[in-house]
Amino acid sequence: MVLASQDFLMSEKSMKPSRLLFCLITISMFLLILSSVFLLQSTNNSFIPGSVFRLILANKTSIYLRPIDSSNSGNLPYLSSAPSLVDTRSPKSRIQDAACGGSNSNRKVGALGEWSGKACDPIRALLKVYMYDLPPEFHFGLLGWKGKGGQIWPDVSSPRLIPPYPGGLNLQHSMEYWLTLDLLASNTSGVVRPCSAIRVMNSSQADVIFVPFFSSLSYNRHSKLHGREKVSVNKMLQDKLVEFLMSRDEWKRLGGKDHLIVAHHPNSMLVARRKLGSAMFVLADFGRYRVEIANIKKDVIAPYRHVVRTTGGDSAPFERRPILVYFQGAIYRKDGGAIRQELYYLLKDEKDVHFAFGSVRGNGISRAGQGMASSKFCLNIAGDTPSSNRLFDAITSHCIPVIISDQIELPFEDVLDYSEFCIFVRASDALKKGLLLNLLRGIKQENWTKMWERLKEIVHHFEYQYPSQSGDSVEMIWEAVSHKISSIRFRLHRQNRFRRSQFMGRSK
Ligand SMILES: *[C@@H]1O[C@H](CO)[C@@H](O)[C@H](O)[C@H]1NC(C)=O
Ligand SMILES: *[C@@H]1O[C@H](CO)[C@@H](O)[C@H](O)[C@H]1NC(C)=O
Ligand SMILES: *[C@@H]1O[C@H](CO)[C@@H](O)[C@H](O)[C@H]1NC(C)=O
Ligand SMILES: CC(=O)N[C@H]1CO[C@H](CO)[C@@H](O)[C@@H]1O
Repeated sequence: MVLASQDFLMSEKSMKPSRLLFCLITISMFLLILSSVFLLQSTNNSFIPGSVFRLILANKTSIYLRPIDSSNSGNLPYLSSAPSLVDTRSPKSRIQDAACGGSNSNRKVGALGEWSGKACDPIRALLKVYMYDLPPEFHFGLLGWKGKGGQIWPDVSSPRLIPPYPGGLNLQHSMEYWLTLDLLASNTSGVVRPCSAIRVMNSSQADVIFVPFFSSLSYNRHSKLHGREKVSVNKMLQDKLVEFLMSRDEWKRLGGKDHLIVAHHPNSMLVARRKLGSAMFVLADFGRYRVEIANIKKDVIAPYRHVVRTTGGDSAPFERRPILVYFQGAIYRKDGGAIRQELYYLLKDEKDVHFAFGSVRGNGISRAGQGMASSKFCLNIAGDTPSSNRLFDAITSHCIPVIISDQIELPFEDVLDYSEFCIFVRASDALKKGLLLNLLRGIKQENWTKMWERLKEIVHHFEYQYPSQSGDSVEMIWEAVSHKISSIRFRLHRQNRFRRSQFMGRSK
């Protein structure tokens, strides 16, 4: 990189005779920085230590990027210096723009420095989002966070300041938390994230109105009555929310159709869902919803947050996965879950099959993670709901999912072809004696490996993190929302064709 930097200085002197060469070198320089930044990002899932980041960028910084000022350095690494991380959607064109755009390329390079650390610009964002300033009791207050002096939102300029989310199984439905944090980050300077969704102040300029209610947490923690309460906190909050929304002009404008409500736990929003059914929901599946309240036309399916550890670069290949098929879970389930029991009796005595009782909690989570990471195939069998976090635990363990759940809805299926990395078996077929194991034993190493490679390519779509990164779950959800919003608009506009036409009545 030092070498490249000298090249740059030299070529600057000889710029006029060989402008093309200069541009080429500048572009490759940026690509070099870009790739080193991405390399860092991909090799380490957690935040890059600031010292490493500075070490790599320090010598570049003086030329291309605004130097890291000391007030900001506490915020490393989501600060600031890497323009490539601010907008990852079209880095190439922006780089060319900056390097070769006009007569004065130095000024342009300066402009590139100014992007760093700035909140994302609404004009470039995929989705403009207005978020209600609901009181903290609806969101971070449920995590025990107390704002000082009427503060509604926590300061998100550093992950250290963010109210932590409880671990364990609560985490499965935490997307309400990550989405809200991402919106807060979108207009906080110093946080580097993809410019996918941006919070706007004026609701008439928004594509979608976000309702920041942590409904799954509210269900998980506050559905029981405490002390003398007549009404649970969970029900009280939902009643208040309905009342609030119904009184808002934003809701009345389109009858709530452009509102986004996160209700990922299948039992969340149980009280309010019928009244708010015109809104878009972010859900785990449609198992417990009537079709007129939730359906694939308007709603978005989001992945569960996996609970097992992320498998990094140490993913075991075919020959280092001794278990053929893995399943761990509750075996007796109501509703669609009877199939688990039948499969249990079919498979329990087979060699190289792990099929065991017991939900994963506490210590069990890490054992399940090890089990999946040592298995070639992981079963996902319909339980009392069509979906479960098991699928996402399997994906993150790079264990090929075998999906036996006819009613399942999968996240981001408009972008992902699950057949490239999952095996689907109809429930009725799975119950035929010998069929499932013959099918899985018949899959050759090369075919398995192809699916495993694909799995490793797409696994980052199933990560939730702060700050959000390009292609992760949060960004994929915003993208899915923007697709739904377009089709909702489309239907509304079609309905409006004749509504506004003043000649319509007369011509008949
Ligand atoms: C972010 O948006 C909120 C409300 O929409 C506003 O009060 C705040 O000043 C904004 N912050 C920045 C840094 O733009
Ligand atoms: C919000 O935007 C609309 C349309 O762009 C504009 O008419 C209105 O004055 C804005 N409201 C505020 C408070 O800025
Ligand atoms: C396995 O892969 C080979 C080529 O890589 C292909 O021809 C074959 O159809 C695959 N088999 C199955 C069962 O998918
Ligand atoms: C700030 C910084 O780390 N500067 C380094 C740039 O590279 C030279 C070697 O080429 C180092 O000596 C400097 O310390």
